[in-house]
Amino acid sequence: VISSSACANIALVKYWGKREPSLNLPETGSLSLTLDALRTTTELELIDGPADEMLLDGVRQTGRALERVSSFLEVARAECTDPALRRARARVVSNNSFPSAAGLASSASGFAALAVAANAAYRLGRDRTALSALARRGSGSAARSIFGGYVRMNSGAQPDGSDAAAHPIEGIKLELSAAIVVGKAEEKAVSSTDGMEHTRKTSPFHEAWVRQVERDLVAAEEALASSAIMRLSEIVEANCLAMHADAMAARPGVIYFSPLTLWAIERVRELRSVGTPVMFTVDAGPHVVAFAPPAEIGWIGAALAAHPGVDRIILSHAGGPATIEEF
Ligand code: 2P0
Repeated sequence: VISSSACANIALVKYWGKREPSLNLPETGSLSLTLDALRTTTELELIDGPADEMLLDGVRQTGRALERVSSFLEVARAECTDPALRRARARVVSNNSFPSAAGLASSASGFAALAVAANAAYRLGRDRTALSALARRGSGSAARSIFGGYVRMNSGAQPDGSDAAAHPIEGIKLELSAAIVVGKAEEKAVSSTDGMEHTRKTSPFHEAWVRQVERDLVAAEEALASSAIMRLSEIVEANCLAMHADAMAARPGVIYFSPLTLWAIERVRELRSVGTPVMFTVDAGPHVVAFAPPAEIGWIGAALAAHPGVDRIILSHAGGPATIEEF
């Protein structure tokens, strides 16, 4: 049995659009922070059976969810050189340390953990960069979850996607932790995969978004390198709102914000207007994620809990890279 684990990540500069959906190749780069509190632990066992099996948080997966895992495992098997191993199917048992129902970024940690497990089980011998490219086939954001801390994803230029992989950004002194605002009544949103493809095809703002991401990546890396947290906050928030503006401008528009999202955004802006080093971002769902230095995140999280619609606040420090154990 192979046991692996990986943490989800939240993007400071977002990925929103694929240049090649079949290989999950992103149109642009992106930049994220891996988060320790959002972890998937996976056990993978090779079996003799006719098909892959998956249990997620104790629930047997079927239909589209199982197909997505199985087609990912097919990518791994296709490059496995041992014929006996290649015939073996996989029994995958995954558990998330956070509520999957809350719609947090579970595909990032899930496919990163599955990529390192499949690499070991099918003896692919991929290095970390190649593992990141493999994880990308499962989910674009999973490519970043192979690494810990601040991570930069490259869009790459090769048609086969081999250079569409992530790498850790070394030497950053600025430490950030996260407070995630989870609401009580959050409905299932349009999936990222569907939302970004619909946006790319129909939003009149999409070309402008793609151009802006390249500028935001350069500016965000500069702000991180110089620990300029207030400058970073402006870039991160503007990038997040630009992604959502792009999605809202799709036809029909995709709206991920709830009333609670807007309330929490306002709270973060109020806090920063009086000098608090804090910034917000929002992914393809209603949760606001506030980033702030570790020493500040506790009271900021408490301030963001002061709304009757809040179910819980998840606090997280930065997380490490995906890990693997065989036994
Ligand atoms: C990000 N998101 O950069 C952006 C911001 C959501 C909003 O990457 O289709 O689940 O599997 O590649 O990775 C979520 O998209 O999409 C995502 P697929 P994924 O974090």
